[in-house]
Amino acid sequence: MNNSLAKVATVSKLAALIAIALSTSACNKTEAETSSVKVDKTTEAKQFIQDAESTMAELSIEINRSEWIYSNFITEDTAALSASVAEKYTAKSVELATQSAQYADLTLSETDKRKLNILRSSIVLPAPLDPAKNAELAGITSELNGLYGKGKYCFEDGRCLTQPELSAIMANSKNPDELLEVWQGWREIAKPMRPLFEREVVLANEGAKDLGYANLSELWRSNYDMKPDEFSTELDRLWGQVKPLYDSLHCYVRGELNEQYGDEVAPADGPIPAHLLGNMWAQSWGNIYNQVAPKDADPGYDVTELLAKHNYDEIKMVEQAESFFTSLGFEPLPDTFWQRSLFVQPEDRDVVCHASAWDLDNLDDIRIKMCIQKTAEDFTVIHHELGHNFYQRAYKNQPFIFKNSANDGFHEAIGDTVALSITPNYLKQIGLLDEVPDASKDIGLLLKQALDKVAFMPFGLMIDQWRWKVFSGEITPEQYNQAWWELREKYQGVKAPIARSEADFDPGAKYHVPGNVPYTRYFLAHILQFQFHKSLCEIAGDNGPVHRCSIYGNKEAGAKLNTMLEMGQSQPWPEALAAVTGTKEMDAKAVLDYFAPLQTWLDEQNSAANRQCGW
Ligand code: X8Z
Ligand code: ZN
Repeated sequence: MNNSLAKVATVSKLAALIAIALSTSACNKTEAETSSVKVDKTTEAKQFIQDAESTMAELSIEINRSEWIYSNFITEDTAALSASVAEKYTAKSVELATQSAQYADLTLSETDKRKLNILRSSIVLPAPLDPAKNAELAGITSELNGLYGKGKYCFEDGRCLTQPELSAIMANSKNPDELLEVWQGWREIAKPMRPLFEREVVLANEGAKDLGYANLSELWRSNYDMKPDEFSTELDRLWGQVKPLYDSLHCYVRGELNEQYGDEVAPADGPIPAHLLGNMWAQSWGNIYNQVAPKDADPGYDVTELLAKHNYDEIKMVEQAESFFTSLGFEPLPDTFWQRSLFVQPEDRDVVCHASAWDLDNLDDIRIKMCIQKTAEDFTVIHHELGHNFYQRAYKNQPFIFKNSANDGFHEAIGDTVALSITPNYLKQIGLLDEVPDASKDIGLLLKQALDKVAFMPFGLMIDQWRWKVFSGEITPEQYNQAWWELREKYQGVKAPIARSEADFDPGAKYHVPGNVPYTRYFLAHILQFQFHKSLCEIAGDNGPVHRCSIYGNKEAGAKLNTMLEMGQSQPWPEALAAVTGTKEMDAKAVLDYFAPLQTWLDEQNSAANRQCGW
């Protein structure tokens, strides 16, 4: 997956004892002795960083390989092997994270201080000191991943479908009964996850405390070059910028769905039932574009149909996405990418189908793993995944600790930024579209984009609002599901289509919860990608409306992007942001500017139909 120093971790008792011994041995010295001890300590710190870096680099290859094998062949044996490698990796990362704390007060270079900080705070799931608890946590993590990967829903006629197959029904069906059955059926896979997740939270919180954090929430929010609470405030500010646009979109979509399905299925007020939005989690709504398209401003083409018409198979889709990156000046993907990636869902075994990008050897062995569906949606996801791979390769010459994105939102934003350039003009250039629709169809194009991007934003935010409260204890296990739906309603204005109870564990039906992947990164990415797109379009000298701009083929824009990618995590993220945009602030104004004509149009539609917005 993306290189983070550790997904999981523990501290060995011995390491903790050594750390204590080292710190007590520095007590009770004279001043002269103290300064010479400090010099020694500085030398020791530098050596520590160097050793930690080479140890983790070596171990990372082993864990990458074991996780790759496990998620490509889910069996009891691969689960056990990956858990045992994770256990070892975690023990080492927490040991190093704990040791790094003793060098915090020394006068070190900015680079070394940064490396020590990253060593301490980038463990996603730290295990407690007790080796037995570390082993337990590794087992739970692996089991949760397996439960998600193997998850299926079987219909009464005996057909058992996997997550991508069920998602295809959610995307295409207009039959509310069928949608409800699939929505409900998929969530059955999550029920057995609840006790495992609950225990995982206890163990990882204990690990976070051992590392000096109040809880896992504070640890997760410590990776953004600012204080954890400042980060939370920053998120509220960004969401506040976007919310009026989201409210207008929500109001319009709810009104249109009400017209089609009627009051019984899709009420004209209150939250929207979550099974009607074209997506298993109601996280992006582009699949219902046809149901809500403007009558007179529809661009009149559908990328899924264009792909079929031009005989695009899974490989051709990936090749086309690769050629966008090479058009910007990036080197083609290595042969091993094509030999080792997984593109098509195998029929004979369980795999984790959720799309991911990997960097096995921290150099060139980059791959994707994805059960590609031949749809417009997956065409975009392929660009998203390749964005990870091109980022990984761009920072391969950084020291190991900096082989990562500026913050995790940056990693998620690169491929999406490129995909914002899949405009009608671009589709025509690559021979998929015959005729570019004129400007009178812009509202249709913008609406489609908003259904994917703007609709996603509150979802991108709410997952970790839930998890952070779970980690801090504000949400107790008895409230897991109810609190989940309260936040779904608060942020997204959606509701469960049927009654839910604490016998359900709906968060577990979303990959990133059993998979332990922090989610705020996607919210950030949805802000950042519009900032990047706008700046790259300016660099490319495109003076037209930004939603019609494609940076395809523009080497200057590509070079600028590469400057940022090459930096990896070596500098605070505002520096990386400034490398492309000239500003050090995240700002949703780029989102609002992009969608400005749509916002006006939505508000006109909503008031013409006399809709009461809000929920
Ligand atoms: O998980 C992903 C990527 C892999 S990093 C496919 N995404 C989020 C999701 O699917 O929930 C991309 C957008 C949001
Ligand atoms: Zn991603």
